Amino acid sequence: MSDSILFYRTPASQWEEALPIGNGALGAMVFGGAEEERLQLNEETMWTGWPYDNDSPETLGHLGEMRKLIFGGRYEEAQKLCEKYLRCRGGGSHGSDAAYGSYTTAGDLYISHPSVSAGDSYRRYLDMRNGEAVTEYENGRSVAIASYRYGVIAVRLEGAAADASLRYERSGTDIAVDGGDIVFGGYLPTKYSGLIRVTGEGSAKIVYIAVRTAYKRDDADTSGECLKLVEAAEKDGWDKIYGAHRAYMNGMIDRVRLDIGGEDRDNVPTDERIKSPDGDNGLIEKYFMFGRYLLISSSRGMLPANLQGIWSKDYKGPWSCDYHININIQMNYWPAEICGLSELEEPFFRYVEGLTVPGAVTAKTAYGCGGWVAHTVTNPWGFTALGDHPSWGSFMCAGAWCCRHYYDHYLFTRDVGFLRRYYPVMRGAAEFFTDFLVEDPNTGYLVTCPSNSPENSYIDPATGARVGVTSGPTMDNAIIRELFTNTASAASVLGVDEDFAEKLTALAKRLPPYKIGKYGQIMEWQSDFDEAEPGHRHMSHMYGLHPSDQITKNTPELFEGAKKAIERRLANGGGHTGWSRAWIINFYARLGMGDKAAENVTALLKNSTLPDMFDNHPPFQIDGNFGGCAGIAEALLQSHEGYINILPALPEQWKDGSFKGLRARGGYEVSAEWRGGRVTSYEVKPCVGDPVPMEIRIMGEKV
Ligand code: FUC
Repeated sequence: MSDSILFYRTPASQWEEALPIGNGALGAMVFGGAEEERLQLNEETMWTGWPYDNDSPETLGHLGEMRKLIFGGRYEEAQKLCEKYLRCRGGGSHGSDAAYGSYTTAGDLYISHPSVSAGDSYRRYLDMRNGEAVTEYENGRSVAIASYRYGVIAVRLEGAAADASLRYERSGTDIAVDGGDIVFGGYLPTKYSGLIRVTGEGSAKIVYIAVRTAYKRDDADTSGECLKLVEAAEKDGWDKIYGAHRAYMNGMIDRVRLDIGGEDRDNVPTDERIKSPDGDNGLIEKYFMFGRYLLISSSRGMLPANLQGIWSKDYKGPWSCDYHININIQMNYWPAEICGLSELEEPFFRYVEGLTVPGAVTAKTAYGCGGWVAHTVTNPWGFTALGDHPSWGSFMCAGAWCCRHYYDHYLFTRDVGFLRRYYPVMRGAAEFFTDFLVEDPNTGYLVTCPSNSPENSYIDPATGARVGVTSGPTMDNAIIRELFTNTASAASVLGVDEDFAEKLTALAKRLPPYKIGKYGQIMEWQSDFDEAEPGHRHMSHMYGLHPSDQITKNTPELFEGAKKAIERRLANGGGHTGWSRAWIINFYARLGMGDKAAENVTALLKNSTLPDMFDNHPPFQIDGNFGGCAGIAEALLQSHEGYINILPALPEQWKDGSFKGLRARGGYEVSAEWRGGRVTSYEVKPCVGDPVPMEIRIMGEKV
């Protein structure tokens, strides 16, 4: 199997061709240049902006009026009122407000090695199993790694590449040369420092790079920390660092293996293969490994993987390269549990926990409610307010959606200590909704109002206007139903909060049920409105199918309704962003439609994948990589229906193959082999102390 290599015959001519390395916090894009090599550097906490009070005091006073207009069917008027008051204060996330900030590049290191000649044998590759970006010149070689153990990037320059001189660039940064070291730093206003040192080791040279910031550690001696890291690395030297790094990366990557009969075509460069992905199972194997590689490389520090993981060339990235929590950050973590990389979710768990403090202020200020709430966009400074515009920014179930990850982590790992630690996050999110839900006077159900269905609009039947604000959109109901149920279950596992759990269970029953609309589809809103964009990239009303487990074969009418809703989106041009396509793969896996899942994997590769295999929204956005990876796993193994389902959605294109090491809820590691679409052997092995007894099914059939 050769699924661990991404390989290229020419240096990267643009950023989207360079290859990512990362230690979970510190990363680089490696260009593989001949005369001059470029490493574009990033560090996960390099953020501009600062904490500030972002909640508008004007929302609360207008809630009653907004609700009256919405419940009275005066949608266009409601929209206008919401545009005024259902938003954050100031410029907010997309406006002129510098305080929101942006993730920002840590600058560029140029290594010029004029004696290098690329030659005909030139090639560069990313070895994902080893976590190394290698460039091979006719008369030299370079290897770049980002070491988790040592906290530095190390680049080994061999042969003609060792004849090197270095230059570092970042606008607005103080740069000096101190005894051969390049030292740099500045204020974003968060203090940051970097150190780059070159040392000779035999005939080779090693470049060590450290970057540190004072994010949430105002007094940190960041330049002293960089020096310490580089000195510790230099003391141990390349062989030790490289050996430890390979062992670490091999260990992480080898937890899971996928073989779907990918042909050995390693003489064909990866960028060429991406251009014609039809039937290329080897490329799918690579894509699957790349998703796991990216999570390992971007999610092992203080902050979760952002919209671009940790890799961003910009001073202010697209969407501030922030944390969108109305699908994007969640999708980043879809592969974590099933692919056996559970511990990589920890930065996400801590991050969301951190949102509960400002989120409680937002809950009080904007809505007069208890608990905590977070909306569509967030940043490392604790932005939890409404967004700048209600049509996308008034989604108050975003934090609640994050909470499903805590409970799912528990289901996979059975870690009661974990559940105890994070239960207050779930409880606080649930508490908010016990206050926020209101009775819809038209139906008697409890609904969110005002809200929106991310980030879609409908046509106001009375006026023909395009309106986003609404009450009780299907996604809100699904998320709150799940949050209440999971929180009540968690309380019972922990033996706490009996009364509160009972209250949640009772309230969950008063949420609006799913409805089927005029096209046979699951309805997105309480009324069967016409969508302003029938092919919208968000498929929020499908939340119950995936990631949740509310729509399954056991709810046949809804299962069909989900199919119809997806078909309708696709028929109208849906799936046009990378992450949207990736979500569709997961839907079809859950629907047991393997061929459709595979067809959408190919579409993801064909339409939404950059030469270096990064997902293309466009622009580059990493969620599609993670969602695609998770979707491939989801076609092979599912465990959301209370049993372990091996090959629930096997595509004809993958009819011979095997996987090893995928994880199932209940606490199991699962492996299987199949030939001609039939399982020939499988193993279900407990991987926790007290696994839940689980029935095993193969392709849905009891064994
Ligand atoms: C969501 C999506 C956009 C984009 C942005 C970062 O709001 O609707 O397509 O992915 O996040």
